[in-house]
Amino acid sequence: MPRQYLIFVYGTLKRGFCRAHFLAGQSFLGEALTLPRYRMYNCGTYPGLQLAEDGLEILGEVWSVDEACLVLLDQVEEVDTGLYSRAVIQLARPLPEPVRNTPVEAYFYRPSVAGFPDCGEQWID
Ligand code: PCA
Repeated sequence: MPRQYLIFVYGTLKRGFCRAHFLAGQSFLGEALTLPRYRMYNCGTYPGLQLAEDGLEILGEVWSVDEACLVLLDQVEEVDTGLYSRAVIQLARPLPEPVRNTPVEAYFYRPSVAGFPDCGEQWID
């Protein structure tokens, strides 16, 4: 089986949102909460997640994706321009076997969020 990667999505990539189609054909593993180490900001039409001392448990979805999908997601989220970087995220509860020990990554927003509203725990726009 080709290598799979675990991604936590919290915004426009979630089911029912405008970029969900980029995950078509991949495997939805379930909803998940992060540890309370992050804040999510409304950056306009999409959210941005950042590390925070006074963080919240952010609600999102864990997906298992193949390498081609991961490359596509990096393009969509503009990793190359520095808009987001993909890095490990800490979830509140362990995932089921057999993926329990596989690191989960998310897209972290890199520019300043000064002036952007806090979205709370969940992106619903
Ligand atoms: N898309 C990615 C990062 C923020 C966004 O809107 C996601 O849904 O996780």
